[in-house]
Amino acid sequence: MEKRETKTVFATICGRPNVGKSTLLNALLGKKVSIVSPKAQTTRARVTGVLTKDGCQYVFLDTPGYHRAKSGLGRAMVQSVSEGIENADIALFVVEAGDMVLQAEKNILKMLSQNKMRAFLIVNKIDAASDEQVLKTISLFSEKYVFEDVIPLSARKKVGVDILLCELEKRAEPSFFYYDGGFVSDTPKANYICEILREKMLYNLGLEIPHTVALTAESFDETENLIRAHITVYCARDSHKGIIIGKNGSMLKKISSEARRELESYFGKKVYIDCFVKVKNDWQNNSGILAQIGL
Ligand SMILES: Nc1nc2c(ncn2[C@@H]2O[C@H](COP(=O)(O)OP(=O)(O)OP(=O)(O)O)[C@@H](O)[C@H]2O)c(=O)[nH]1
Ligand SMILES: [Mg+2]
Repeated sequence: MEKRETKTVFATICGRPNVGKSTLLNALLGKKVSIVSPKAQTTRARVTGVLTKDGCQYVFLDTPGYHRAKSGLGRAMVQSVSEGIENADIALFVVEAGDMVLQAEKNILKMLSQNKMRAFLIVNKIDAASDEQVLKTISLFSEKYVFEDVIPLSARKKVGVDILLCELEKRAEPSFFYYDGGFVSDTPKANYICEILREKMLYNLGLEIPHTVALTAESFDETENLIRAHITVYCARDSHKGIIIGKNGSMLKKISSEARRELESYFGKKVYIDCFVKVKNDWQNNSGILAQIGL
């Protein structure tokens, strides 16, 4: 049988916070590798997701939402956006239908033009917008950059996602595969557990607290039927610690059991999570903790 040539394309997903970058990555892969929430700055460190299909390997990089950085954490997040863009073949610049070109968008466009990046404009959330809004957004952004393609889609409803894959495949270059065929994400299992726990915190706790926590795995053991992880939750203040733990431990129990349910179905085995909450002032500027969370 004739051996078919393989090809690959590296695409970095970038945009302001909350436009649906991580939802798009998960939709492209058909698997949840990056956490999603209605709160801004959900993604903190880059997540690589790989899809291998019909002789083509797509390597996607989900990046944190571009924002004005105020701490070591924020600066590391923004830095990881620019590194992600520099290392890609194509940038997928995600905006929301109805968006205008504001400061965050201008800064990303600047990064694109500085690197002379080939880029697609992805107009997400078309399920929640009118055709006029979609067209207006396309026309506003198309004035600012020469995009190779413009793709309106709904990451949540998985509408238009296959068109994006098809357009990316056309840009893939002949190459060996960088990852094994079944490889989906480079996030270590222990970090994935921390991320799913953080996602449940984003849903269960108010606006401020989830942004001031960092989770690290102190231990991780896996057997054929069981995963056991010991997680430290760093938070900024004593008062936050009380809220995270909740009355008689009720909040931490709720967060852990929501995470456990999802993780058991993801890993296909029992998961035990042991969480310990610690106050650590100013962890956002602690390079050791930032390194542990992938920044
Ligand atoms: N209506 C609608 N909502 C969407 C769509 N895609 C994503 N969302 C929602 O938008 C919110 C943000 O989604 P995320 O994927 O976390 O956004 P993000 O761009 O990765 O955010 P950061 O990581 O904070 O930069 C979530 O509530 C998603 O469910 C879509 O196609 N339509
Ligand atoms: Mg995200």
